[in-house]
Amino acid sequence: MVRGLRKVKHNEGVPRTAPPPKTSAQGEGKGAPPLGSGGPQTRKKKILLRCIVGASIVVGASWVVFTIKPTWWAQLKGHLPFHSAPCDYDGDGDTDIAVWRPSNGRWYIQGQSSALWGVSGDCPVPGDYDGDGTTEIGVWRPSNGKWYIQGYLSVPYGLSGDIPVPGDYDGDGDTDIAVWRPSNGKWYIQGYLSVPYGLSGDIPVPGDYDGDGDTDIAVWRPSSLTWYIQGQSSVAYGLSGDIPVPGDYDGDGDTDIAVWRPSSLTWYIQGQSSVAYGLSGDIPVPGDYDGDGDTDIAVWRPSSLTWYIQDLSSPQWGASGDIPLAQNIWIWKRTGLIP
Ligand SMILES: [Ca+2]
Ligand SMILES: [Ca+2]
Ligand SMILES: [Ca+2]
Ligand SMILES: [Ca+2]
Repeated sequence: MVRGLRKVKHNEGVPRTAPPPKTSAQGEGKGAPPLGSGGPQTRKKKILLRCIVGASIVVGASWVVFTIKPTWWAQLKGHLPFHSAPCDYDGDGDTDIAVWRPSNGRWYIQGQSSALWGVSGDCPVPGDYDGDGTTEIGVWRPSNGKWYIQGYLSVPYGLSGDIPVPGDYDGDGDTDIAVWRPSNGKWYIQGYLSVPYGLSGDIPVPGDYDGDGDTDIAVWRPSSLTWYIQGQSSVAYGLSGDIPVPGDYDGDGDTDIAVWRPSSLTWYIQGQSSVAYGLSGDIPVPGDYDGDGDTDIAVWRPSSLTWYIQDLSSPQWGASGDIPLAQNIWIWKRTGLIP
């Protein structure tokens, strides 16, 4: 559970105020536990629960319906770490197509009613902040540094020039509130001491590169075209003008280094074949849209308001001026990689 995240009775309406949290990005969270103190038990319990729910369908039936995904078994047996799909608002295991409309502050999630959450100027930061397996809608407001997560009281964390980098840094199964501060290169993860990692001009690229279940602090440095991942060797990958699009494209449980190159309209994924996908002006929106455990190459085309998901459907969703809600989209926007 995120510190300072308190449930509210009413899930609707515009964000409200809250008492100050125990630690803040302004203070340095002294006395906080070290990163990595969260254990894998929570994740395993959740997977077990999901399997039990799936298996309970057989009760009372004269035939067996087996709805447990193979990946869940692999996760239970420890062969794969548990990863829920990013931006999975209904919790069914796949990424949902969604846009946020700055002009009216509404979230439009395919298959659900629209929801008013946030105001123009906010950064949408969807994540599973309470660790229940579904993604909560939420925004971070640069003007006051507050996080507004739907269903919870607001949490002040960060300063106006920060870049929101929510992720599960302690690996306990819930998304942790976090910001990266370009001015001093420090990562502020709520409840933990700040971590200096990166330089001004870097692009934060958090991901689980070692596949151990927690989000790793990482930056891509456009000046040296190098990926720096905490605890791992640096990797030269990408060219000037690339947009870093890390994801688990091969579905083996770890985040793969990857870039989308607008100049050649090609996806380059380390250790895999390059894939030409997208047109000029497209916005990359990788995610696990079919819920099979690997990240799918995808782009949103503002000119036709169409989502193109490789080997899957091409639905129209969104309106002009909308922001497609892919993971990390706000990192790209705040660092000027996309308009
Ligand atoms: Ca966490
Ligand atoms: Ca990790
Ligand atoms: Ca991988
Ligand atoms: Ca997939």
